[in-house]
Amino acid sequence: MASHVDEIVRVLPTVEDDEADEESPTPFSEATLLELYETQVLARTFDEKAISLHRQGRIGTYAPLQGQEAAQVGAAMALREEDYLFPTYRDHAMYLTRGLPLSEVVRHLMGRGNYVDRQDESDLRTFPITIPIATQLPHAVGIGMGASYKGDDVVAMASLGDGATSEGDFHEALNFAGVFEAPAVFFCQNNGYAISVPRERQTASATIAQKADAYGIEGVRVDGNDVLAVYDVVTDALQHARSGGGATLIEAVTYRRGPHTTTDDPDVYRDEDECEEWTDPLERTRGYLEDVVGWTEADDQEVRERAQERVQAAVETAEAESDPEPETMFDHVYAGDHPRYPHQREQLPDDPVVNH
Ligand SMILES: Cc1ncc(C[n+]2csc(CCOP(=O)(O)OP(=O)(O)O)c2C)c(N)n1
Ligand SMILES: [Mg+2]
Repeated sequence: MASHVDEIVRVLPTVEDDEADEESPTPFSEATLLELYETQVLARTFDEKAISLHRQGRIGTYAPLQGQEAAQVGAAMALREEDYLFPTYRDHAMYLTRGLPLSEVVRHLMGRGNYVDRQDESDLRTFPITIPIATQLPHAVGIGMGASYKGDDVVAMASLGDGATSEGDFHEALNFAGVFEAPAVFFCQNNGYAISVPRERQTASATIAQKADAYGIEGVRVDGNDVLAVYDVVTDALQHARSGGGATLIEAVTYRRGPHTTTDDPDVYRDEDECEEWTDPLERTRGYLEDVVGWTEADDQEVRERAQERVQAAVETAEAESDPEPETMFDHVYAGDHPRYPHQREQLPDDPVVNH
């Protein structure tokens, strides 16, 4: 299969394209379409709430995902339960799509621990978020290689940003994936920026997808604001990996509508009108639902209210919990105890200030 890096895969009409083509019926069931839309609404609702919680000092720094809902939901929805996911700090919608309790995401943002403490480590399929850029990519390849040695029918998908493609770990991971034909998918959300650095200053490569060619793996560009196209492309890449075809680098072209994090001010480095050049992924999906399943404002209102209720309940659950014991910071760092732990434990003050 040759790399499709010169074209961009699209299924949904853009808002400007008017109506969906009624001659070509959607290959997606109504249930799938609704699930893909409702999960995006949940993600948007969660994102807005998280920004508000940060402003009130109830959670720490938060990386908003607005504009990237279709990319994250479409990609995570394509995974099977047994597949592995290695997300980044912006991939909250991937967690929600995988069915992780919303309250666990809030608990993490409150600094009260990580949902990993409540999972059976031997069966961990959704890894904790990674903040050091691109470090999760070699891990994903290692998991994929291990699975193929053991004959397990699973794929490891790592999420990354456009900026991550300039890191050494990215190149090492793709090289290993190519040489060892690892069942891995690298899902790159090209959201236009790495904090304040625009994509054109990040790499002189015409596309990110074409970087796949150098490692002998597949490369695909997809419209990242088109949830159906993303779902399709990721499903194909997973299938390709599952059938022994090796890894794929997917470039989902999208746009970060908000700031890098709640401590960033994008007005300093980008034109505020720039956002208008991009269609909102939720509007895209909603327009399609109106055309193909007769979606109404009342239907939409119901979905939005349900999302509000779920998010509110999650915040209440997370806030009702108590802070974890300071000693738990040593858990899950190494598989077992570390020789330095006894000394480090002694350094913990008797009455540590762990509350903010
Ligand atoms: C190894 C490393 N270097 C630098 C940083 C600081 N940093 C945090 S986010 C970021 C930008 C990453 O951009 P991109 O990969 O496009 O992801 P996005 O934030 O756009 O989702 C940088 C440089 C870091 N977290 N890790
Ligand atoms: Mg980026």
